[in-house]
Amino acid sequence: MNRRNFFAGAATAVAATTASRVSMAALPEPVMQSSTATAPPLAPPNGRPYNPVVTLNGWTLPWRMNAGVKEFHLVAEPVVREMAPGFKVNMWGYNGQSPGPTIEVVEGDRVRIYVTNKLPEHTTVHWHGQRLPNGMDGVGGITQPHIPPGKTFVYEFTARRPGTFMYHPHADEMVQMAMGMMGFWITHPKESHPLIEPVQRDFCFLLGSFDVEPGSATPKVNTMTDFNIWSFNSRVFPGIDTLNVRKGDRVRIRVGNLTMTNHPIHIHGHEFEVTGTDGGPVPRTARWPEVSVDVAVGQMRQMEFIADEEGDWSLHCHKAHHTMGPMGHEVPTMIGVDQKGVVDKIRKLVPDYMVMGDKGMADMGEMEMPIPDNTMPMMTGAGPFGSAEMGGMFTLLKVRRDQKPGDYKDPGWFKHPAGTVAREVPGASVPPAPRNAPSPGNSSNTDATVRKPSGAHNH
Ligand SMILES: [Cu+2]
Repeated sequence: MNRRNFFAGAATAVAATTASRVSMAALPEPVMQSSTATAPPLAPPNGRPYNPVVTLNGWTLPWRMNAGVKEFHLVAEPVVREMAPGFKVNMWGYNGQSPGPTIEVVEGDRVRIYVTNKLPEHTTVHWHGQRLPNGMDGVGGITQPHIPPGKTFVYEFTARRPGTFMYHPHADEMVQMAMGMMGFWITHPKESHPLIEPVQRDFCFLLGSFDVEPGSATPKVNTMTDFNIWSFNSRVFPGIDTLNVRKGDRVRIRVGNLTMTNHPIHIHGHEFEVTGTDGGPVPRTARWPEVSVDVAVGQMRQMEFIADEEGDWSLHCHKAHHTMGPMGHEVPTMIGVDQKGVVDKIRKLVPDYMVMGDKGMADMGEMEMPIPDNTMPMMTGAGPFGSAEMGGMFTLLKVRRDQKPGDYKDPGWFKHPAGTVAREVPGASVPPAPRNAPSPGNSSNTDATVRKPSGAHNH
């Protein structure tokens, strides 16, 4: 602690003790979350009724009703988020987790949100997409003073527009979002709405990106584009819960993107329509069938479909490197390269050197490679037929005939009806392609091309 921080801390402590008796008593007790499991939908205990959402590996923030106003208490603070079993990352978040809890209200609700800053630097909260008084927009320096460490600010406005929104800091934004500060906000319609269908399952999650060096636990906050961890709600496959639905359910999936790149979100086995954006419900004449939708930076897309095909259907970002864990980007492509001759020479320099990638990278999913402590495996997650060779932004939509209404429990692996699984054709073996494919049109005496390890490059 340097001198400046010490005095700032001392001043905060004094302010907190003098203010506590008057104002802290008036604040709703902040509700904290220690679990990374998907919390059951929070049925509204008061106020107008609505059909609550399910936040993937997340939760909804309870509120206090005070003279007709819904009062929430967000605490911005350092948290440790387990991104996958055994892989913990030091993040910044809200109320014990990253992302922060989902806030659910009803169109027309008067909402008051207390924000306590327990971070070591100032912050604000911007309510992305909302109609509100300009001074409640949460842009530090522009619409309000920043919230200093140790202080509590209050935001208050009426949730005017039904829809799906996000919240995030508008203060030291690149650092605070790279550390995981973000959350969802759902404003449910107050009555039946011509463009908002009732659904049986309503899921939401935020796309995230982090740059955590293998073996370390704190994201590098100055990374602009070259992130190495891609997450749904700050979890990575196989640590992401599955979306479990009953056959015939109308399903809504709300996906928000506060990363620094776009993510084409793809669902197998079904076509969906985009029924809403953070701008509101999409007119019916502007909906069309899709199996992937690009969710650009700072966007939310709401996908809807009838889950009428039983099975375990993949749901993932279609950028293939976003469904992998951290890997060295400078690894040269080795497909077709016979490394046998050089391995002994390399092992004199690097005793643990392994030949990999000469037949593709699928080996990576099968082998349990030694990795540094607290490092996410690169491609992992076993299925009933072997390794899924996936990581990052990947999960499953599990559609079951016998899933009970309202039951979000994982039903286990799909039991495929006899004769419906791709299978080997007996007696049709062919030899695999040689490692060194002959180059067409050249003499057999081709010079070897030497690929030198490249330096860091940007994406
Ligand atoms: Cu992606």
